[in-house]
Amino acid sequence: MMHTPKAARRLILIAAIAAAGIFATACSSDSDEDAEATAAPVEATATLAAPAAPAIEIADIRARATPGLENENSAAYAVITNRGTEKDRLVSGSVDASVAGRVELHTTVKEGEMMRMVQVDGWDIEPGASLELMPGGNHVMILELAEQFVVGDTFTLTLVFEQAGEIEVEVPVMEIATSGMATPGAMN
Ligand SMILES: [Cu+2]
Repeated sequence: MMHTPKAARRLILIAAIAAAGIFATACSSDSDEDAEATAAPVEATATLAAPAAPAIEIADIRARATPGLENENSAAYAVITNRGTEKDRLVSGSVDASVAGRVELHTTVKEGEMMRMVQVDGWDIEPGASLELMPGGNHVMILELAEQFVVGDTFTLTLVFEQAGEIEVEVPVMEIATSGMATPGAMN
């Protein structure tokens, strides 16, 4: 009969918690046990193979830090390039409930002197073309944050494409200036 010595078992537990900590998002309020349980799938789904033809490349992804209150909004930006041979389309996004309430695709329109954000149902990305999501333009809006977005945090964002399917990306939170128009803090 084999028994793991108590000290060894404690070491194994510490190692498991450390491993979980690496993958747990900084925004998550999960317990260590929950974080450990969700850590593996995050890694596993990141390697899910997309259909052969389309190849979506996501570069320069980042999200804006928020001043501190709960239920605030943030936005994510990126350069998304279609390396495939067929047209693709970004149709939606999502985050875990521990990060934020919902995710919308927004564009920015000018109405007279005012800039206003409008929800859209997606953007086509032609083969070889890039979709640039940036402050003051098209962006992925992250609404009803569960916690403040602090510089240095990361969270998992799932982007859904018509052809490539779901792609999970780790998004770093950064200090990003707003477009400086309309209501400060509300524009993205
Ligand atoms: Cu927006």
